[in-house]
Amino acid sequence: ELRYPDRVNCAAELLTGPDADSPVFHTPAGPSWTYGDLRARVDRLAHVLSGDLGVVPGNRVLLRGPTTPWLVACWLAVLKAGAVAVTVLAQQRPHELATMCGIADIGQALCDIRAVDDLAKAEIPGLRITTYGGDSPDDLLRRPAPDTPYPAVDTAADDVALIAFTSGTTGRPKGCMHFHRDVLAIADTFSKHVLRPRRDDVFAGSPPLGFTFGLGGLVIFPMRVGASSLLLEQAGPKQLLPAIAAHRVSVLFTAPTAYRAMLGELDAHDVSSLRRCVSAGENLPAATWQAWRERTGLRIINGIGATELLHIFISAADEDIRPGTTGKPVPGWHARVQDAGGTPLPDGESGLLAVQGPVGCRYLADPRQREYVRGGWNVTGDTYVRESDGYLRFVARADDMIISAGYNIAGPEVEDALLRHPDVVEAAVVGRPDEARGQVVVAYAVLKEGAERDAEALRAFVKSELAPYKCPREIVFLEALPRTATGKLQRFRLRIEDHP
Ligand code: 3SK
Repeated sequence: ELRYPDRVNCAAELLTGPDADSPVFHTPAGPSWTYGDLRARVDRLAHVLSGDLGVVPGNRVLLRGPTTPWLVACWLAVLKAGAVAVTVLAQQRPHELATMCGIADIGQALCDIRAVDDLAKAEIPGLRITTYGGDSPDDLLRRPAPDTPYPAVDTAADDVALIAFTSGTTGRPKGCMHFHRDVLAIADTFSKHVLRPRRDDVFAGSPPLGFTFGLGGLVIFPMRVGASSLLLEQAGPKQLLPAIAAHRVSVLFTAPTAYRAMLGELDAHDVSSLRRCVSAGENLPAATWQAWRERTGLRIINGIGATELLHIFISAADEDIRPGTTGKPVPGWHARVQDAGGTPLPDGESGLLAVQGPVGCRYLADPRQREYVRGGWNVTGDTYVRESDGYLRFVARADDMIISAGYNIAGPEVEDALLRHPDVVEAAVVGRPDEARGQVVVAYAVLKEGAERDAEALRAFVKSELAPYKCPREIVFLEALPRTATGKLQRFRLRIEDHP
C-alpha cells in the first residue's frame, strides 16, 4: 500500500535527490539541463510567481507552450508555490481555451511567446497572461527575483496540484483534479512496478505535457528516479526516430498509430538504445505488437490509462506481457468487469471496466462525475473481458459497440482484422443506422502510399479473418482518420449519420 506523509509537495519531492550535475532534460538544439540548473530556475520562477505576479497557494495557473524544459520549469514552480497547474495543449483554439479558463476559474497564464496569439484572442475576462521565451525585459524569465532557494509551500498531500482537461473523443471538456500525492502515486505504481526505470535511462515520446500520458512519461517518471528526458517540440514518428538514435533514448512513450508509422521507417534508423516501449492512448492491436517485436526484438508495454485517473492502471511488465490483452491491474489497483447496473460479471463475459486505486476521478463542477464514479468504482467507458487467469482484454469503448441484426460487433476487432492486411495503415470501424438491421458495419481505411483502393478485395480479406457477419458492408478510403489533439480517433465524426 502507498503511504505518503500528510503534508507533501510533489514538486519538491521530484526535485530532491539526484546530484546537481546529473542531466535532467535534453533538447535537439540547446545544451542539456542538469538537476542543479532545473532547481535554480524553478526557484527563480517560484519567487516571481509568488512575488511579482501575486500568485497565492490554491490559485490556478494556465500553462501553454510546446514541450520544452521551460514549460516543465514553470509547471514545477507553480506546484512548488502551492498553486494549481492547468496545462493545456498547443493545438487548442481560442474558444476551447476560453471554455477551460471559465470552468477552472483561471486568473493567471504562463504562455510560451510562440503560443500566445490564440490565448490573447480568446479575450478571457480577468486573465493575466505572462509570456516566456521572448526578449522583452518583461518576459517571465527575465524578471528580477532573488537568487535564493525558494522554500516549497507546505501543501497537504491531498491539496489539488493539477487540473487536467479531457473531452474524451467528443463533448464539453471536463477538468480532472489531481492531488500532490496522486502525482507521486502514478510513479510509485505503474512506473515503479511495470516500467521499472533506471537512473541512466533517457526517456522520450510523442504525447504533449498537456496530456497526462506525456506528463507522466516525460517528466514525472524520469524525475522520480533521477533519470533524464529528451523533450521534443515536434514529436511525430519522423522526428522521433532520428532523435532516438541521436540521444540514445532507452524508454519510449507513444501511441499505436506512431508505432505503426515507425515500422515503415525502421531500416533507416538505429533504435538499438531502446529497452522499454510503452503504448497507450488507444488499444494496441496484437498485429502491431508482433510486428514491432519482430523488427526490434522489443515487447511493447501496452496500457490503459485515463485523464480521470491520471495515468496507466492496467498493464503488464515485460515477462508478463500477453499480446492482444492489456494486462492485469497495476499493483495498487483493482479491476472488475460489471454490467450496466454495477453487478460483477463472470470471467469470459464482456461488460464495463470498473477500477479502484490510489487515484480517483474528481471532475471540477461537472454532473458527469455521477456517471464516471458509481458505487465507489471508476467506470471508464470501456468494454472489457476478464480471462480466467485475470488478464483483461479490450473489446471496445462502450459506445463503439455495433449491434447489427442482433449480433454484437466490436469495432476494434474488425479494425484489427483490417490492419492485418499488408496495405492497410489505419482503420476505423463504426455502425451506420440501417432500417433492416438496426446498424451495419462501415469501415474507413487509410492505405499505404501507392496501394490500390480495392474495397472488394479488402472485404474478402476480412471475411477470411472473421465471421462473415462482422465484415464491413462498405469500405471508405481516406487520406487520414479524424483524431483529437492527443491523437485519439474520433469515431463520432465518422458516424455523422447519427448526428444529422
Ligand atoms: O487517455 C489515455 O489513454 C491515457 C493513457 C495513459 C495515461 C494517461 C492517459 C490519459
